[in-house]
Amino acid sequence: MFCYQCEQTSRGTGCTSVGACGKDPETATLQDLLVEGVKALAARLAPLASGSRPAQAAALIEDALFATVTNVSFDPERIAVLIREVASLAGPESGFVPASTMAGLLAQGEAVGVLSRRQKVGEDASALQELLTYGIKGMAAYAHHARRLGFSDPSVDAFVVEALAVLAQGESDISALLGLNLRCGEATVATLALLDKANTESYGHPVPTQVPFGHGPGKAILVSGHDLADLKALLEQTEGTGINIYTHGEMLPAHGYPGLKKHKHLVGHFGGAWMLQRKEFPDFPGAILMTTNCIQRPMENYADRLFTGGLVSWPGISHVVGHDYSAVIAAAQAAPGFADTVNAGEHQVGFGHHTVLGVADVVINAVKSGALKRFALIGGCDGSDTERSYFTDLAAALPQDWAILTLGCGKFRVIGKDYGTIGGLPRLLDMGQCNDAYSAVKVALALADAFQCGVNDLPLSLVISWYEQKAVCILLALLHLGVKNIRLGPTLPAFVTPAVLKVLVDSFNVMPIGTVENDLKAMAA
Ligand code: FSO
Ligand code: SF4
Repeated sequence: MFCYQCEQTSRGTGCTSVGACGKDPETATLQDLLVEGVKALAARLAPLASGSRPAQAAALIEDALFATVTNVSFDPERIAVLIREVASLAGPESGFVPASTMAGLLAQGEAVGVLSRRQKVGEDASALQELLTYGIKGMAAYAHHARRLGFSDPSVDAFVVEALAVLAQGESDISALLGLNLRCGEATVATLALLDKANTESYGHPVPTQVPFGHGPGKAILVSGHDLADLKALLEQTEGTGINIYTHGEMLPAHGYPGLKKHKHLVGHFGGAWMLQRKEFPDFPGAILMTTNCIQRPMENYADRLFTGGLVSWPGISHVVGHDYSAVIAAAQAAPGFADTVNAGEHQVGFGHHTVLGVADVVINAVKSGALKRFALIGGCDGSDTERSYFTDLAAALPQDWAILTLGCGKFRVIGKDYGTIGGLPRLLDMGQCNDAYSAVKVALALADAFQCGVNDLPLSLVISWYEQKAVCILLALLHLGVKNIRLGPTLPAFVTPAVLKVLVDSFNVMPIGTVENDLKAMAA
């Protein structure tokens, strides 16, 4: 295996014998084959008019790509099923004909990994191919969430097919690949807007909501991941059962949606970011549902109470089919539940674009009066690297007249501290999941409009913590919007070569995070 698609990649160069995420070589190899199959399917679809492509193609491509995102699917059998579904839709004319045995599939997968592509097209073209592939994977995850709520965008589906078909041909022209990467950023903005519409039309615009951390007595289910549709279905199925529902990780912002918070048994939040689950889940005395990434290798002391849903999978862990949560509910009833009450503080969510732009005049006046000097967006993904304490330290060191915008599971590096207020508004504004990055884009564009300047002229500093491929497409979205001076950390992607990095630096002044002291000085200047 060779995989270097995420920030956690082994030694900062690539996972070669087993994934730092826990992915075994078989799953990694089959995921390589699946991505190759999706490219072959796209190449078959590309010449067809959008209207005459099979109706199920867009959803299948999204599902297949989302299953290869970091920390989603660890089960080789489920990846093999997706490989066969993709091959069946692509047809033998596509040239993608999977072997009939697992050994055969593995041999095919070995032949199509990134290293073979690198040999064919060279390091820089291969880096840009991977950047595009990972960007499309991230976008596919967002599109998947929107589609589950009944929302899709034909222009996004068309771009995915077009870009994957170009990758299938082995495009090696650097400027063509750069152009496609920026178009991936454009399609990501459209996908994020679509997901925002899907979430807010389904559950209402998030409103400021204090979320209690800790727990109270009673049977309990913990819901992790990003899928609001799964949470909604679970809330409906547990109504009146006496089971309390707690959010975990990226599900925290769900408490702000009127359509979700109206369920009184959605009682609070348990735990920190995804990489703490092996430490925290043993202490949760109920059932646990992982709706999307990021799942880690389950420990024996909670494996029998753990369930996966959607595209998440782990061998030996019970998988929920569709929205039938009866097994999860039964496991929660069988578990002891909480006996006591623990108050572990609270955190306010609900500062999406609707809330922030609803008080735009307050924000604009605070900027004009000098009470609010600058916005710092500190967000993205969390991870286990010790260097990620930079984000905590940076937030703590910001001057009192700077507001902090945060989103994604990277927020867990920032929250848990009283940052005070500016002009009656909280200094820390939690804009939601990484899936809600559209809110940050929309607020920035609205402020630029109000101040009649470009986004780069706003008093706004972007400090992005990245981990997996959704962060890659967000970065491409920001570059497409012409946003410059983004600080990225804790390390730069292993798949970006020095020449590609030079383009990012020369054109967009993308830079790695440095020390808090130096970065703060540079931002203030
Ligand atoms: Fe985090 Fe994981 Fe939301 Fe990612 S839980 S790291 S970018 O999968 O999706 O922010
Ligand atoms: Fe390694 Fe990340 Fe790939 Fe997992 S997803 S195998 S940690 S590079």
